[in-house]
Amino acid sequence: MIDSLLLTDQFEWGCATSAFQIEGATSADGKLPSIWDDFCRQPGRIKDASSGQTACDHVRLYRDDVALMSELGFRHYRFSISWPRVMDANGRVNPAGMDFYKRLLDELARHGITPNATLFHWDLPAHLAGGWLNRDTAYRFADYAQLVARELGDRLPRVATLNEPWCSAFLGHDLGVFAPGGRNRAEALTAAHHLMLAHGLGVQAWRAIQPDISVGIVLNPELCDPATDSTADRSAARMAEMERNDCFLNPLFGREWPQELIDQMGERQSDRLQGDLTICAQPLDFIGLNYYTRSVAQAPMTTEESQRGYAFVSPDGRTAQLTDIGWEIYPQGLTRVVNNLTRQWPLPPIWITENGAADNAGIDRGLCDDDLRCAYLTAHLEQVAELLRQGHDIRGYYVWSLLDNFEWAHGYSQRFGIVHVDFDTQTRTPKKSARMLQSLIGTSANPSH
Ligand code: IFM
Repeated sequence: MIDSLLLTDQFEWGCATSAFQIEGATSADGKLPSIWDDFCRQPGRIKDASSGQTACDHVRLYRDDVALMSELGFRHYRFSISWPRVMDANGRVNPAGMDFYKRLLDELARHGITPNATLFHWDLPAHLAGGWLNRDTAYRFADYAQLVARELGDRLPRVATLNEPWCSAFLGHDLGVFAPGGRNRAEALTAAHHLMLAHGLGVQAWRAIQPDISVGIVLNPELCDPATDSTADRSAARMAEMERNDCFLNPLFGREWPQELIDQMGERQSDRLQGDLTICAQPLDFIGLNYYTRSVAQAPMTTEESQRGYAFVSPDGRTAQLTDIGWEIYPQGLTRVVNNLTRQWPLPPIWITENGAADNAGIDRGLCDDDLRCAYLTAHLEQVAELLRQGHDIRGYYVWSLLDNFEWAHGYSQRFGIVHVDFDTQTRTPKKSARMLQSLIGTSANPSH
């Protein structure tokens, strides 16, 4: 039973995807390679040795996908624009690539679905020398933001600059599991800095062309509990939250980067220039929060953990319920993390821009009974209702994801979609969770039912 607070006209129900994970057509129509195209080609990087080459073939099938969203009752769609598809190596528009998004926006408009675009969801153009380790990339991002603002801006009511910059910076440059696969903590901090600079420059560039359109950023803040009440475990948990939250939220609100983190990581001082903080701290119209799970930290034991200042305790399937990817199901963490953040930073209106579960249930006699996902979504929606009851300004909820898709280093081995995709035939089959959301959204469109 979903709380009536979620069933008002004002509350946005949406579904989310990202370009590299669904589009395919990675070299069609002048699209340039991204760092993820390169990364997928490196042996051992992707669990099933797959790539984004075809993914959900969305560039070809986008009309069907939009029709499906519409059938399921979604009136809001969050997607990302592929930078290397729409911009050539000289910084000019690639008309054939840009045309795809124009056609997508036409199709969404035809179905009365409001677009919610993200400019950067990890598929950085591979030709940008040094990637996020090079300060210049932040300025190239501003050029790209301006190009999108010119070409599509009047049709995009809401735009986020970056999706989950922690992942680009730390999974990509410290833990080495995301493109470009670096393993250097000081470089991860440099990348984080340049990403936040890109955000600020991107907001300025966007507003210079489209001053009236809502601009924000999407983060995946961490809720990290200490494994025990010991001082060592508590300070490990704090260190993890500092890396994942303070490192990104501080600059957004004009606060200095956590010195403890800079000291620990030994970032190059030359990367942080006077005035950068002012650029990063552009006023935000909204913030998107992605929530999946919590983590539990303990004091570091190995040398590598000591360099990080914390170690994560793997969730134990005997004491906690896990999704198929091994993440703990911890719905109350959503309420806790929003409360933690609002206590520490003056957040603007919030959208839950991603929430969902890996549930690899397959098709049986034409049906996909993803009961784990149904229970997961229901429990998390109850927490969204709780946040509304507590008075938080939560404006909408986007399920991750519309389609099963390319789950980064896991390839196609983890399914997050509410719609099953048969990757051999590209057949889409709405799962039980899709029908569950369809009926909820239907109720919200007709509250008297
Ligand atoms: O698939 C990803 C998405 O690209 C970003 N947020 C988390 C999802 C699940 O891992």
